[in-house]
Amino acid sequence: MIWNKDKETMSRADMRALQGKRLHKLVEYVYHNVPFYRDKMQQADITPDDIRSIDDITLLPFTTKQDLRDNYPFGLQAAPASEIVRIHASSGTTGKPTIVGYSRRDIDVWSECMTRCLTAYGIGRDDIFSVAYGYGLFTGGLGVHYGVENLGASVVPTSTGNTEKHIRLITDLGISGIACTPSYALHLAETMEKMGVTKSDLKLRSGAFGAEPWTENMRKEIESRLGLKAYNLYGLSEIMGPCVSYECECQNGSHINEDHFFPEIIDPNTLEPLPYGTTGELVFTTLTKTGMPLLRYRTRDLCSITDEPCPCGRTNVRMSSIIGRSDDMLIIRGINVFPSQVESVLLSIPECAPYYRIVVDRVNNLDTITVQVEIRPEQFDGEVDTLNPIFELEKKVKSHLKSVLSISPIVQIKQPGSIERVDGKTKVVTDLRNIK
Ligand code: DLL
Repeated sequence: MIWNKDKETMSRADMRALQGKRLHKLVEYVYHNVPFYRDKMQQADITPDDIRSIDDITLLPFTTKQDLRDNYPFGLQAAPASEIVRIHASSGTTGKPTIVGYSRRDIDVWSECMTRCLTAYGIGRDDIFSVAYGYGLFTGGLGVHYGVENLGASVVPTSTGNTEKHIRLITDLGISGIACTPSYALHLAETMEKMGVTKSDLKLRSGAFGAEPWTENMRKEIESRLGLKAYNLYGLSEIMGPCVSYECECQNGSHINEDHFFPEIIDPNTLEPLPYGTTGELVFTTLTKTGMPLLRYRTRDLCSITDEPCPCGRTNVRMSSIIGRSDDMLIIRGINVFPSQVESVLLSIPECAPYYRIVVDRVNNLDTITVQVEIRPEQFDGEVDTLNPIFELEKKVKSHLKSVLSISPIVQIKQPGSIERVDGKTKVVTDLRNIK
């Protein structure tokens, strides 16, 4: 089934014409409503009249997470406060989160695009669908939730945590669809097996997995252990949240809702556009957003795009899975973590020396993050393991990190001089997960 045949099966020429029209309107809108964009366009000596077709997009400036930070919290918002109906936030590179305000129209577009995804996953009005992404500042929970309601299926807002209760709901209610991170899906499978529940006790048949990278092997494992078909769901809060792209039954790349989010691939070093089929950094322009529209936003996600016809009949271009990032962002249990956030917390604690390491691992299908930091020599009198002050410091570092990162790290306080010093570039992060 295809939810919006008109937009999902448009001819390439019609799609490009629509994108061009929408881009021109968008550029007019931000030029008159966002001083940041007006200044950038004036510096580049362009006016909205120079943007006539979608090919002209390369004339426009890029936007980065740093620009969002420099204009924190509402500097890039185009709509007046009276038109903003929802605000989400995601991790920034340091203490400040990235704030995104959505207008009512944005929420409607988001729901429409999310409904297209769910329809491609084979979900219909008779399904009972569990949303097990976090509800709150993270876009996963509410984003998928509105899509399920818009589709007319029954939504069960399970959110994250309390896995055993969730499994009882899946069996008792006959839940047939689920959305969560792929690693949480594996954790569900494991808990289910421990509880003696087998996949034949479940009615699950379709899952929407995303918010973190995953592999074909993880897909096979999720599909065989939960007895469902596992589909990719991609998005980012700056652009909209979950709904930017989605797999169809062919599971061969994710169709981009490109009538709303125009994709480009660029070389992250030269910033030059790259042709379809080449791997590079994904860039999006929000063609229809009114709350906080973005021109050429650099996602830092690395992938490729193809416009080759898909047997499902959809004509919108497909992106490959994300093969990495062009920055150092880590995704831990679906939550974005920048090493610089960890560093700024550690440096704000006087007892901590500026020597630290971050170790990321996956234990029982759940990501763990361990932060090892040296105590300052003047705070240390010889014994790391037994001393009360060490224990107190561990607790303090843990609670500071938790409040900034929104996840609970394991903290290990190390003796002065025990963390390896390296000449040149220090490798702060060791990622032991095998998700490439
Ligand atoms: O993760 C939105 C989302 C929620 C997507 C639920 C899918 C499902 P952010 O917290 O802003 O938003 O993180 C966005 O997560 O730039 C990617 O690096 C990564 N990411 C999201 N989906 C996928 C995916 C949400 N399917 C960042 N595969 C993005 C790989 C993904 N990485």
